[in-house]
Amino acid sequence: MNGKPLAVGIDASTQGVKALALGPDGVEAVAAVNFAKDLPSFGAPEGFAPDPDPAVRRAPPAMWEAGVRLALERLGAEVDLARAGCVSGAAQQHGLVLSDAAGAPLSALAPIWMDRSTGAECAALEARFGAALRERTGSAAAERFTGPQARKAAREDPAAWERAARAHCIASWLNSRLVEGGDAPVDPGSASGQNLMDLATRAWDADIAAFTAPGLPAKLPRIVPSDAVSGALAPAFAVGGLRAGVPVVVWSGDNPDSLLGMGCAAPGEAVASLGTSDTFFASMDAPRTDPDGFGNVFCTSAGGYMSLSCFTNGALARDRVRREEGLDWDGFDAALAATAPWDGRRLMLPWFSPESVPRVARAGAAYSFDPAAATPAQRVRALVEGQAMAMKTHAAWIGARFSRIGVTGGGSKCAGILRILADVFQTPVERLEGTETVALGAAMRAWSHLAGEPLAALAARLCRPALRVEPDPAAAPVYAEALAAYAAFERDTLAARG
Ligand code: XUL
Repeated sequence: MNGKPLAVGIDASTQGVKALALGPDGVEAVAAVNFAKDLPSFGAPEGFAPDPDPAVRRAPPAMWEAGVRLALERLGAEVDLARAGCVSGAAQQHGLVLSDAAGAPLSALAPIWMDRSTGAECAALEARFGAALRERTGSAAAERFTGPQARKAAREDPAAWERAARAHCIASWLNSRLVEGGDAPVDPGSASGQNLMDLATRAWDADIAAFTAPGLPAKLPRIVPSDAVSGALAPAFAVGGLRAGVPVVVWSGDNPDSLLGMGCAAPGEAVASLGTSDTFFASMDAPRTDPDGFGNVFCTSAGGYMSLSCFTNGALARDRVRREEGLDWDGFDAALAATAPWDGRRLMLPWFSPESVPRVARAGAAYSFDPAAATPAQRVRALVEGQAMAMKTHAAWIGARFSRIGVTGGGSKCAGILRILADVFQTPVERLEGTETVALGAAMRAWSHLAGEPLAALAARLCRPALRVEPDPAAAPVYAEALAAYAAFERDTLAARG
């Protein structure tokens, strides 16, 4: 038997769960569970239960728990989990799970980050605190955040609210299930996604919490640093060979742990995650906040701060333009290769559906040219450049000259997208070897606790780029002019939409 120690990292995401085993020589095994395929009986194949109200997105907490257990069982079939000396995890951020003092959930469904049903609560928080909410907690009132969700829960069912001993985000709830006693703390990475924590002090903001919902301050879990032990593994999770009692390092959020698992947690490093939506997140040395209120600021799980901006139209827009132009993905990439930087000085705002950054309620793509008269290649380039320029424009408040950008998600497979990002940002862009960056980030924190290896040293040896694209200096003046034109076009279009 291989007697080398192992650390286990869990990624409890929207559509499934991954578990990863990290040994002294690197990643030894990864196991995955998909809710649609593996746990259909919960009736939430896409990660949320059907609801007549499209703004409501709720999922069964029992499904997340079953997913974690099954992922650990599957991991145990790949590797001897009796070797594991520490466990940690990351969950989809935000949401709200009300539980009793031992962590048992009080209802069968809990709102997740996709929920958009707390507009009235957000308006009340903004009316009461104004810009101070953003300046203190890092984010303007956000519908998916735990605070507004708690305010809604207290209003809709005051008796159930009264009964709740804990108001958890999803990470601290799952963490609670995993440990003996069922009452885990929360890390600053997760606590900063709630509109409730003071970023500067990393403590709950008593004023904001008290206004948000009656009795909320007493229902919030304790905040501990992201390297703290949250408890001992409960016997119910001693599955797949894992030993009950091993330390569980506090859970964090998927985005903070992804920054870690991408090896981009040092200030000046950024990640562009080109998934369904595109997210751009960057490590920061101090808690600056977005004066426009579009971006969020979270604590990282490595002890620093990070920005996060979500571009809702990301892959949806790329897929739509690709289909409309009759291209496959190779054709999409070839279109970018066949055209030059800011070819024809075309600008496009791909707001096919409502956008978060910048905030656009009235959807509709905008063009500085006639799209019907443009070639497929010209339209594809205008789209990808528009997306890259939106990222750069709305990253200005972060105040850093980026040293490198790690790129992940489906879009990172497209060489032309990487080239445009490198040239627009004038920053080297790297695609990583591994894909399970969230589970890896959680496993890195567990390993660091187990073996005492600092996170930065771990990142240097584990997070190697598979591809690096250097910026072309010849493109710098072209994109400097394009960015100025983009900013004016975006401003004028927003003003015209009112
Ligand atoms: C970030 C956000 C999502 C979730 C789900 O603010 O809402 O990225 O963390 O992954």
